[in-house]
Amino acid sequence: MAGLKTLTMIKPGAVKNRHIGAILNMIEEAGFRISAIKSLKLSKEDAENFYEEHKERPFFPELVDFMSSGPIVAAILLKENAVEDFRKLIGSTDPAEAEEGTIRKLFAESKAHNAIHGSDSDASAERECHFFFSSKELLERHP
Ligand code: RTP
Ligand code: MG
Repeated sequence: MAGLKTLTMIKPGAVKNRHIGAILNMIEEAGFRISAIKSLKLSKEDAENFYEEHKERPFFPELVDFMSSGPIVAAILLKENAVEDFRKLIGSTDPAEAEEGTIRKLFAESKAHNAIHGSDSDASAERECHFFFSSKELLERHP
């Protein structure tokens, strides 16, 4: 059975451009519950650890620099089939290929500065929720 939760980050560009409110609104309108949420700035080391699966990729240094360049918003989102449904809501990695109406189509500046992150599997969601939130914060709360 597909998992109930996913982890998102509103990336530094979208925070800087004051799109937090609009993005969270789209997330709630799409049926996700925000179970935990915080704003913080990642260090370079944090960003390296978060994206360690990409460390051999040519874009890794740029990714780490960007993700540690300013504050982000991290949140745990709850919904049936959360990972897949959220990846649909955010759209393709490259906004040029993202469908109309998706968060990346609306708010991404480029493939590198693409507004938002979504976990790519239930296992990644589990790891990424623990990356940002303590066990108390991880208790699944339905308002
Ligand atoms: P994310 O993990 O941030 O949700 O993005 P994603 O799954 O759609 O894409 P992924 O392959 O995991 O790549 C992570 C982030 O690295 C940047 N990237 N840049 N310049 C490039 O060719 C390139 N490829 C990937 C993107 O910001 C992507 O979101
Ligand atoms: Mg990814």
